[in-house]
Amino acid sequence: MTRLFKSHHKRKVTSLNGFWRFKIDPDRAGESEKWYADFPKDSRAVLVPGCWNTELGLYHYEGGAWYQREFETTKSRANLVFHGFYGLIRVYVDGKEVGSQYGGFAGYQCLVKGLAPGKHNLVVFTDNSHNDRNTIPLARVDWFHYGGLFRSVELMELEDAWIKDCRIDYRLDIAQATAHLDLHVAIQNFSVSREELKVYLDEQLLAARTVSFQGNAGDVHSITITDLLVPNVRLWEPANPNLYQIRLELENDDLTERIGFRTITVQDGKLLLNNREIKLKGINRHEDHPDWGFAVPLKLMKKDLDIIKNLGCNAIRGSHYPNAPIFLDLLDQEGILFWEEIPMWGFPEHALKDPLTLKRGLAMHEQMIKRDYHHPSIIIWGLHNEIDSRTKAALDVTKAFAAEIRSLDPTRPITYATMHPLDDICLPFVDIISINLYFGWYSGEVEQWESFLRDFKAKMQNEGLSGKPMIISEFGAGALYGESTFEQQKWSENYQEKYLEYTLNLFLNDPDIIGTYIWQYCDVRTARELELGRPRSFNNKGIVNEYRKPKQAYWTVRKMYTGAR
Ligand code: BDP
Repeated sequence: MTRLFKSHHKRKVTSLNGFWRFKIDPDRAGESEKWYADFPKDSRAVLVPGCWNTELGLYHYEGGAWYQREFETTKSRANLVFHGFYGLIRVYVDGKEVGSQYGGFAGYQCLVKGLAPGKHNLVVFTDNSHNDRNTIPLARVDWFHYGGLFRSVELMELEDAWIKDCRIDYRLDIAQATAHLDLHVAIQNFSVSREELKVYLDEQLLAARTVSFQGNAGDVHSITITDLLVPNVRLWEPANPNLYQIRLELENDDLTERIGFRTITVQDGKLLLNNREIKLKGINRHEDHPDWGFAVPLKLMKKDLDIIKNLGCNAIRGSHYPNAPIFLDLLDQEGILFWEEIPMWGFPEHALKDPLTLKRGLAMHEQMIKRDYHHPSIIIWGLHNEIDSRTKAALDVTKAFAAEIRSLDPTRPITYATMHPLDDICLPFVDIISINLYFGWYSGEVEQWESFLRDFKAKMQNEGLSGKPMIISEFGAGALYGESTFEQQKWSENYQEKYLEYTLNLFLNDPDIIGTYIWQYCDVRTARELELGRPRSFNNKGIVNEYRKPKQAYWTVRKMYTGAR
């Protein structure tokens, strides 16, 4: 299952989940030995979706690896869709490379042409190795680089004309409860001369257009349909997350998207959802579990959401990468507000200066926004996290990212999480200022938050940033599950509890702070580079442990979030 609704009724979609042959390639022999044509006999069977680091014997493996299976098609064209992988992917069909992409959290669609009806050999190479210059993320992160095909793989068989893409925009009049829809549809056509394109809102026909194709086989045609009126709109909001399905239909192909009608704006230091002020009571969440890595199953996603909602949260930050499409569907249905970002974490100056960093970052933002544009739950795009935002190199990257995101999506506010708030020179480019700091954990005493907030507000005033809302996007303390001390020492559950009680009390009562995201939801495995500073090789700042058992702080935060305005 990849989505919570059916994206295609006519298009033939086959799941390629299940057993694949698999072999790691630490010596990079696969290419020269042509594993893409002749898969090694000593390979093993693994289940897709899955991360190889959760297989026996591969706990630490980072590098290249190969997957193989067969698929069967009756059509000559197919889209192979890889919904999630880490790093690089290269796809081979019947011994020939058919496509590749860098960056897998927002998935990859690989169009294959010229297929004879029948069985085909599918081989995939993927590589989760990293460097300290221009991979996104870099080698040094505070989570684990789980490798593999960690979300579903699908085969979509394509007709002569198929809907390649669709973008739905709307203008919403909240007072009149009406919306006007604008649609941009991309149809790739191989041999038909005309098609009837129909647009449905839920079951109701909204528009029908005859499209005449001219040009060459394989051309992509853009069709724009504007100003489709939707009366009696039921808004999407956390308490009533109303959703609508928009179905596009051709003679032999179709595509369903799901949207919600809502506005999200920033005004005079406030965040407004449907023109009403909203405060974000949030938490940071990694898609991680010891038994699954990134390949978290739907049941666990639902449980995570139940635990998070029970905590009194209305918001989640998807730290630090695009999440599974099905998780975003769940958020849409449950009315939880989401901040999504690319995995650009902790980039120092030299890495920001590398031209490939910028190129990859821009491409990843585009992949993420194209995939996730229609989710009403997404209210904020995050540009990056804790880069060296005191530098000119960061300013150049931030400026380029901000311009790109605003042109791809002018409807959502943008932000990034800074760890250098007082010396940050990139803040003018974003709509919301988001701060990650750990006074009372890595340095100083927790009480320093108060003087920091005074100093930071003065900076905002001096630098003309006062109209921007402020979020505390990370704050937290490590606690080993079960550790309890009389003196409330670091690494104990009661230190964490005291820490979060103090900080939340401060932030929730500060009218200038529009949101708080606790670091973090659950304990997660960390990268090898950080293991020595992290007991158990885990980041232990979760308010539940990695098996989702609550620590003491959970109950205190719950009281504060559920009692808060
Ligand atoms: C910040 C990061 C987050 C870390 C956290 C921590 O954004 O990913 O894991 O601090 O130190 O640096 O626990």
